[in-house]
Amino acid sequence: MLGVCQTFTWLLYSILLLLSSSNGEGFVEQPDVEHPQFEYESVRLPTPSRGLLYPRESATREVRSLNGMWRLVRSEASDPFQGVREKWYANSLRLTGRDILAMPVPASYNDITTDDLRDHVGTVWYERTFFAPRLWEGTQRTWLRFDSVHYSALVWINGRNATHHTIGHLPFEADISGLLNFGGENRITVMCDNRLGNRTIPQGSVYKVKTDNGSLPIQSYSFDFFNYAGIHRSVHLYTTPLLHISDLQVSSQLTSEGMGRIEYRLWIDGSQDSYMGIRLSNVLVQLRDRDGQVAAQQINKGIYHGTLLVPNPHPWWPYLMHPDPGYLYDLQFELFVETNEEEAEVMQDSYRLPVGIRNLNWNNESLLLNGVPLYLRGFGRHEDADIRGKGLDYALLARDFNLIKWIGANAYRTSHYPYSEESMQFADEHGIMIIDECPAVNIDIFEPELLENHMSSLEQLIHRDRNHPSVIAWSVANEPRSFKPGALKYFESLVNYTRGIAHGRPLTAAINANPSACHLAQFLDIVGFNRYNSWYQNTGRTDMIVNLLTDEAQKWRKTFGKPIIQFEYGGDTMEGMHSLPAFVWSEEYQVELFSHHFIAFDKLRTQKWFIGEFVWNFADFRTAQTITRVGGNKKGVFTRNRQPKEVAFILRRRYFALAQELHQCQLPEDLTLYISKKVITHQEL
Ligand code: BDP
Repeated sequence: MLGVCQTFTWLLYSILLLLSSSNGEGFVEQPDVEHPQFEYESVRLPTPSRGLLYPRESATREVRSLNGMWRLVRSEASDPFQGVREKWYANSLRLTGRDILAMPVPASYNDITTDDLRDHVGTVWYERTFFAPRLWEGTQRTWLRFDSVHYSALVWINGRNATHHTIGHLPFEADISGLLNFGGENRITVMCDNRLGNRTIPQGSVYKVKTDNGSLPIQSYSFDFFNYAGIHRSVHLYTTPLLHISDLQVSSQLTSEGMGRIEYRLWIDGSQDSYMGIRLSNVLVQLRDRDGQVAAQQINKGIYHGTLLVPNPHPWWPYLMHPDPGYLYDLQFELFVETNEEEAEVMQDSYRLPVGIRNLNWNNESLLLNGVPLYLRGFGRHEDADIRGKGLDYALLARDFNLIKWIGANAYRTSHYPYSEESMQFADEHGIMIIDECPAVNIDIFEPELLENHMSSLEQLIHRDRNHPSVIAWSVANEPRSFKPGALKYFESLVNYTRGIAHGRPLTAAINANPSACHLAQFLDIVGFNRYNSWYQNTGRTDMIVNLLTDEAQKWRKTFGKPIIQFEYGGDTMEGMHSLPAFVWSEEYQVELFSHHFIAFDKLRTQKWFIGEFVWNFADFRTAQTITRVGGNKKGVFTRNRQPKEVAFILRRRYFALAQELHQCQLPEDLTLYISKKVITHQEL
């Protein structure tokens, strides 16, 4: 009997393991070998993700938050699947007899407790209960949506398998109508695994060390930020009618006749049953301006796609490029059906999407928005904060955007993974341009399963963010080991695939290889490079920036003939550490290092193909424990709690000066303080 039980448990375990690693990566350690010979033709393309519209209330939809305090139980690091074998999902986690922790959602779990949960490797289990109203039964479909769980998740509702997902920072959802107890209490259980292997995006490796308390798994990774884990973003329940709009895709254009043009596609989801006695009649598409006035509309019998023409459109403009940046319209879709009984039309579903109208084009020299060449001034950033780790925090989000606007930046890169959907909406509204990066940071061992997962991360990212006017490029990787021979075929395949789904955006990457050795740049539309002049090389020598940097940018240009951006430069700076003359790690050194970069950027700007400068980093952030990081990476212009270092004031003057020179923006009154009647300029020194 025991034998049968064991076989059954292991069967279940294997199925879950298989399910949980459906994208190829998973919980098992992978051997550290490269497969240079693999057949790219045989690489499986990812199954396109479906649905995932951001949950919004409407006349036909309800949204309920499952954020709040959940319960958390941790598995032994040495036995991550104990919970699956013992079916912890079948009952309340209280019955496991293990310690139960109160765990906020959304948040990383790492910095919440006072013990070693911070460095836990393996699985943790989350649980909470909720009510499902009786009214939803049979008349609605109930969806469960996670905006991000890092790194992989298995989800049960009332002890039954609901869904699973791998790759952090990306949403996933499931129709859970069939699993719910309507009119009563329901239990949701999530197993979250934070382990990274050679085939996960990003890569890492788990190995065992002998400690004073026995052998333990350790997670190592080469990327330079803490591998925070947990339910990082919101969890929602939302309802849709049985037959409903499941997905939308829009693209916009300003025509040469001065009209706005919006093309849309619509997907409708419904089971056989939900079509019973119902025929789709038409879709009413209405575009409303900021004042709620209808700017264009259409009753579309074709339903699945259409075009709206908008007279006298308000284009979407970036911050400081126009007095009214971030203009968004409200695009409303109402799906009408005919019922046999009444022969009358009934509104079946309605969904609203904020949209911007703008043109995005590029060529071998420039990236143009609404016909104007862009010069991007901004940051690489992180989603990172004290205590919450990578957990979504509205206060932090609002503060960050206030700082971005205060400093006069117009863009940032979502280094090194997709940021929250709420931040993308904020960027749309404030006119901040986004280089949208997938989670492939520092990838190294190039092989087929990694490529499949990499493609999938881009597919999921593009699917999620394609309707945001703020997104001006997709970044396919940060600092991959693109000088390795295996990188050539790998990136050719990756970029070919991504180009097919890029939805009107150019492709870029942040590269740290040398131009002569890089196998990736040739496939991109915009070449971005990261270089730490006077920091990792020629430390202390701020007199060795201008020539090296201008030479390198020119080399990238000469080799690939594409627009060039510097995506990262900077130096670690301890807030409050001062030194005259400047010394590494002091605030003075950061100011001096930036100023020398500005000289190089201004030389390069005279050549049209140099299109952007991005500081590393917006704010200080937490990293793994290493001897080169004092409490984390300190290259922030702002501290981790979002206060300015000295360099912030200098950068602000530069960013506003650029905005005024290029787009005649108004300068803020407090940009400079009164010092004397005569202003001494750099040239006079
Ligand atoms: C770059 C990486 C970034 C690091 C930065 C640094 O892209 O993630 O944080 O270096 O060392 O190479 O500060």
